Amino acid sequence: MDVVTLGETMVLFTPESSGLLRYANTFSKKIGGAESNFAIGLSRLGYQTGWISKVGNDEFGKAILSFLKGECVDVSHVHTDESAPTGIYFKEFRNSANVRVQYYRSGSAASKMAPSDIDENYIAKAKYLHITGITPALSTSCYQAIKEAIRIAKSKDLQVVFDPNLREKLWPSKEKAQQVMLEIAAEADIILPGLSEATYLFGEKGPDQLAKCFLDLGAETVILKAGKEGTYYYTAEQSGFVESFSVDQVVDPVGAGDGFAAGFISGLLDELPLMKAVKRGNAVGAMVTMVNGDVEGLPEKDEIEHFIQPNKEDVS
Ligand code: KDG
Repeated sequence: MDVVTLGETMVLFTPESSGLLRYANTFSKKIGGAESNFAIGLSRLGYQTGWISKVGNDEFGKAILSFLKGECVDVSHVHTDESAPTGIYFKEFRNSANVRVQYYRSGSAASKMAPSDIDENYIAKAKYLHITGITPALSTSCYQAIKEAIRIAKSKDLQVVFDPNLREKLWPSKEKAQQVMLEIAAEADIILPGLSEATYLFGEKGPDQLAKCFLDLGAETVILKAGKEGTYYYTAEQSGFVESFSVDQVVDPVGAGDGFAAGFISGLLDELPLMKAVKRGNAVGAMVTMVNGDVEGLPEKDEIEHFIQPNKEDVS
């Protein structure tokens, strides 16, 4: 297996109209969750991925499992919780630049994940462990599950990839979010924050200073995503900036960061130079924004090559 990830996936209801959610009458049902978005992204690019989670013993849990199976993500370590429901969330399209989300996930099946759900032998099969800052915000037992997964990954020489994915709605306070995120960042090998997330953790500073804060915590590679501007990358030896691809119209930005992570890690799995891996991440992230849904825009490998033409050879 190339990558294992763990986190919550929800059924997502998307209104067919834009404007305030209170006026929406018809919705389409989709699936979304940062970690499974990432796993699907890599799977679609041809890599072996596994997703650890919990779903409810309900129709939505079954829908999520069959969706992930259909995307060729291994779900053999997804457990079913008999007493808690699968989480759901709604999107609200105020306009294409402003998509709000409304969660119904408190006490969900996934929030019951605990260290006992993490199988050492399963994680040991992968090269990368991917985690986000969403999971430790779900519950104390989820936080402990993340810590256990990191412990195992480190003992088995996996690279730990941490995407902060700050979701302020899930944290009791800014201080708690900062404390837990920094604790996890200090254990990660590769960190993928947005510039605004890095600023949330370390205060107003330039990209170089923000990256240095993460490198000083022990990260080997720091990727700072600056949205439609581009992406900065840093290691102890090198740094650079790769411009974003321009997109005619952003339809739905949710999931772009997960797409970036999938494209970027696929580049590392292919042993591309860092700059080219970042470029592939930028391409996947941009493609996600062009389609409604968290995962529907994730490309297959030949589509990325077409997307970045005329520099086709740069990402292959
Ligand atoms: O990154 C996209 C996620 O935000 C979305 O899929 C839902 O996992 C989700 C969350 O917690 O917001």
